[in-house]
Amino acid sequence: MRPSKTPWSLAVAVALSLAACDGVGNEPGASLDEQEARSKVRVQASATPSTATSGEEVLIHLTVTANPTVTADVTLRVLKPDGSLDHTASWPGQNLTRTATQFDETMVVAAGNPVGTYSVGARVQRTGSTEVLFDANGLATFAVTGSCVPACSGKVCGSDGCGGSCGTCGSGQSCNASGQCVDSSGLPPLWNASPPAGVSPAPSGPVVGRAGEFDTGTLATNEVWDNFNGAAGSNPDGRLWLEDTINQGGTQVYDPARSFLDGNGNAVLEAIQSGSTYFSGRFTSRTKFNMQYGWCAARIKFPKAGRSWFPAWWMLLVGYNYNPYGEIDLMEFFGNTTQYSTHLHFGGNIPSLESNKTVPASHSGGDAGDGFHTYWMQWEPDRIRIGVDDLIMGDWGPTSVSAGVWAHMQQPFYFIANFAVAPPWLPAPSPGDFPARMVIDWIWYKPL
Ligand SMILES: [Ca+2]
Repeated sequence: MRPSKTPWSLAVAVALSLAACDGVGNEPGASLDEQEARSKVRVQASATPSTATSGEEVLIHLTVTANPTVTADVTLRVLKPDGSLDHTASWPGQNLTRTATQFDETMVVAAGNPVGTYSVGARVQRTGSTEVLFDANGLATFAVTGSCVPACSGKVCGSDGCGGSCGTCGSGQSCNASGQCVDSSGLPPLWNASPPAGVSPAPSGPVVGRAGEFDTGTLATNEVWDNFNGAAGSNPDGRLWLEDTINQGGTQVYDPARSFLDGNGNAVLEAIQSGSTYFSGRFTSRTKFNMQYGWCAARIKFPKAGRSWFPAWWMLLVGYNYNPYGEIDLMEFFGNTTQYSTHLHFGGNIPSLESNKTVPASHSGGDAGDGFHTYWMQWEPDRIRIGVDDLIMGDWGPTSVSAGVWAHMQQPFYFIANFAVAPPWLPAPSPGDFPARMVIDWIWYKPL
């Protein structure tokens, strides 16, 4: 949660340029001044090509003018033939003038999308205000024709890109991100397992940490899990989880009301905006239970899109005020759920170990925000393997770092699940990005 560098340059397909003419068109019977007095903001759109099939790219182009000049958040939306939302993009805090400002967004028609006519809409809202200056659909259209063509060339297993499968693997094998069956021995034995059903026993074991320190608690020597099967609206099991409002990354305010069970077997961390304040949720096992070595896993659907989202599933050592610093980020997303990011931080000037990987197409179509995935760690005294489903993010040990440094990872740690919002190194969120949810199906710790 404290990346040593910005790991992801904003690879947003946005082109901002100034056109040579103002974009205000003529309306019969009305003077230019009258038109401008009526319509402070104008938006024109185009979609290229005019027809596409699934898997193809469509370039959406917006031209926005404003008179008088205004600072506004521009949001693009693409609607499916039935009117449901298919795609969005937003550009907050834009300085809009009579000179046309151009916005480009490239979208890929998803596999399985229905055929028919798609509509491009836009919304322009004064930044920091609820005043909507423009909001309309049908600014441009394009047609999706034909049905999805399964893509199994060179693959023997995994997704065909159209909701089907290219095949399944035999016993002892798993399907990798390239659609090949591989020996599962490189993966920990529990990588595709689920925790026990039913309610976990309370954590038991010795107390670790200095008496009176804020993170002193039980070192669980028993198996601990949570399927989050409680009543809707209640906080997660207080025997295991602390509604923790410490802010480590982001500019949100953590509120226990934004950390709750949905009644369908999930814990939800929800980000909302109220006035100029962002509220979100976070819970941890701090003071409830700590762990050292074993199987750690959580099945999570991270919040999609939102260029300002900084959600994470991670761990901190007990006693970081007085012990050598240790932090294990099983998974973090930096405003983009198409890239997995995993870190081990050792503190001070010690270089971190990190792994950044593009979310493979076999993982919910290449966007981790589109599905649940199991984020896991097999933690042994001299080896840490971290992965997502069948993808190994890192396999590290004492030789991965300078002599003596690995000891930072040989201490009791505790879990943190949080949905941080709007760190200063990411673009500010748009009001339309809220609410957004990080959804956790289960969390599981099984000691060695
Ligand atoms: Ca569950």
